[in-house]
Amino acid sequence: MKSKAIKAALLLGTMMAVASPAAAEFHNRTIRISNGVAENHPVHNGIDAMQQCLDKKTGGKMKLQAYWSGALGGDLQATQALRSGTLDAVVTSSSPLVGIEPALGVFDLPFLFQTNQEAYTVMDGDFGTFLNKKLEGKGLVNLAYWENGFRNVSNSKRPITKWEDLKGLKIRVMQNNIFLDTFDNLGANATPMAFGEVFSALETGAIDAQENPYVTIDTSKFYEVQKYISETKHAYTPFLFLFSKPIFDTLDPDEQDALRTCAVEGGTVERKVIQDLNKASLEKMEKAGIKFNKVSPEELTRMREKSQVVYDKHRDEIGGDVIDRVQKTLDGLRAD
Ligand code: TK8
Repeated sequence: MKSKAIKAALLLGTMMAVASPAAAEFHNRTIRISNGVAENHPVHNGIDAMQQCLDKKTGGKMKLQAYWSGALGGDLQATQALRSGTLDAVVTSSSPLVGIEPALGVFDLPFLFQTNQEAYTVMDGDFGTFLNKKLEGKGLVNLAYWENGFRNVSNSKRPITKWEDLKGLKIRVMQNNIFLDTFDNLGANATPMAFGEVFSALETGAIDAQENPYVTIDTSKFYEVQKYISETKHAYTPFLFLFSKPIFDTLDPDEQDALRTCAVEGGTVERKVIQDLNKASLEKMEKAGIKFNKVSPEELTRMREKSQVVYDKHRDEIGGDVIDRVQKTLDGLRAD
């Protein structure tokens, strides 16, 4: 009789252990996130959504503290701080980071993606994971791919209707040789510059032009110091939600999981807000006096063909295997 009671007690104990796993480990933490974009950029909505998700998962213990408009330094500087473990996180374009991880240059190849959906499928799938592994080797944990978006050219001189219109334009590009070569090859006079310096360089006329997605041109107020926006969609730039690997490694696994899951949730919101805002941003800028034009599909094909030399020139540096891999994924998507 006694042994039966013990057996029953043991069985009950086992059942309870299965039914209620050990309580998750969460500590009070504040995560500092550097952003180059302004506070009214949809990254803000993404971070709010990520916070709501973290509140649920961690009982309010993990707090996100965002800094805007490069208050903690430029994207590259902030990313280096992550690698040395002095800053927790950054939401940055991939382009200024090619000096750290050359494979990221794949996203800078002109006219690589044609639609947002293509970009999402590539980044959220195996290819994105493949790049994330490379980043981990560089001291960076990419929690999720967010969106900066398709880039378009703004300038103070004339509408761009064909690539010849870029001739001689002093255009700011990100600190990235692929962008530099793309615009020089199209006849412009490209200058690499950190994002934080762009507004005043446009204002003083030190440069004529820059290129960014509509929502970024809007929220960073570049349209106030530009006259024309021409839709070129010459590249799609992702935002990476990077976390410092030295710091990430000190977190409990439950905290790491919560950050990964919630960063993906935040990214979904951020992408959607950008998509919803694109049209409104453009309308607002046109009302403020910007002249807008779309480059014709025929001309975009001509620009794409003219830009093929850039693929060849940067193939070895990005990695031939990396380019082939993304191209294969895109071929598969386009065949469907
Ligand atoms: C914002 C940048 C920016 C990027 C650039 O931090 O530098 O032009 O497109 O949006 O990442």
